[in-house]
Amino acid sequence: MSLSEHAAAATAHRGPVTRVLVCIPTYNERDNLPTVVRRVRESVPDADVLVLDDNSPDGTGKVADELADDDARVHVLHRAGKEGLGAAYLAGFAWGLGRDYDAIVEMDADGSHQPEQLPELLSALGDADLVIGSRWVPGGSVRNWPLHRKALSVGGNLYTRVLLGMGVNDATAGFRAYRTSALRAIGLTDVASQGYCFQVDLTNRAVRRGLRVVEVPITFVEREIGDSKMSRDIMRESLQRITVWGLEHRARQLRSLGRREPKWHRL
Ligand SMILES: Nc1nc2c(ncn2[C@@H]2O[C@H](COP(=O)(O)OP(=O)(O)O)[C@@H](O)[C@H]2O)c(=O)[nH]1
Ligand SMILES: [Mg+2]
Repeated sequence: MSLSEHAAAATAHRGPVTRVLVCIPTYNERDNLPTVVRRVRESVPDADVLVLDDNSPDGTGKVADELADDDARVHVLHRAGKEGLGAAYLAGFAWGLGRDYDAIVEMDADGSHQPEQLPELLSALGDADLVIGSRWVPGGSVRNWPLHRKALSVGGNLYTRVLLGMGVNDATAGFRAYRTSALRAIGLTDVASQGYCFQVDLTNRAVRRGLRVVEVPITFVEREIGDSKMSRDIMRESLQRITVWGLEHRARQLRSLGRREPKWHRL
């Protein structure tokens, strides 16, 4: 099937999702992982969990194995080394797409994304292809962020929205649920972006394919344990790629305007 056929099939067959896989990427989250997995299991007891660990030096992979040993719904994908969030998610999506799930969730391991809000995201997915847990819609918020971090996220999202012409308020958000049909329609083989850019890339692809993207307000809580892996490189990558996609998008718009027959020809 082509991507547009997948998109047509995706939008034609929405409905409640029952088989759900929650993907949790980890890099040095030894002290956070058990709590977050417990909270996921309590909040959505029928969902499976897949930990995507990039061979964390702090032994997170071993902690994940112990959790999986104790609970048949918890799985672990061990990856050879740190390759970034995007690559880890792509591996998780491939694992899930091979296994008959209706929906795949992205969620951080550090407690920023509250598992208790998962039922709300999944219920919204009944009538959407992608549900984004959004900080920047009415009712959404961020706890414990300094002003500069808020400004960066709001500014980055504004830049993205204006350049890419998408009606999405929090395209960089990493707490989201995809119908598996939507992931098939989006086409993942040529996704190379990482970090925040990965989230923007997939949102943009979903919008361009005509998929239904819905934002549900969430409360994002900054981590208390461990360190953020956000780096200048990740920010630079986002800025560069989003600018290039934005310029390409605007160039396409100009070309299609130019192709339109001028009105006076029809007089
Ligand atoms: N597997 C994997 N997980 C990562 C990598 N980078 C970050 N993560 C995880 O992605 C999630 C979000 O990262 P975090 O550092 O909290 O980013 P922030 O919330 O933007 O500051 C956490 O669960 C991290 O452990 C990576 O290279 N590989
Ligand atoms: Mg974090």
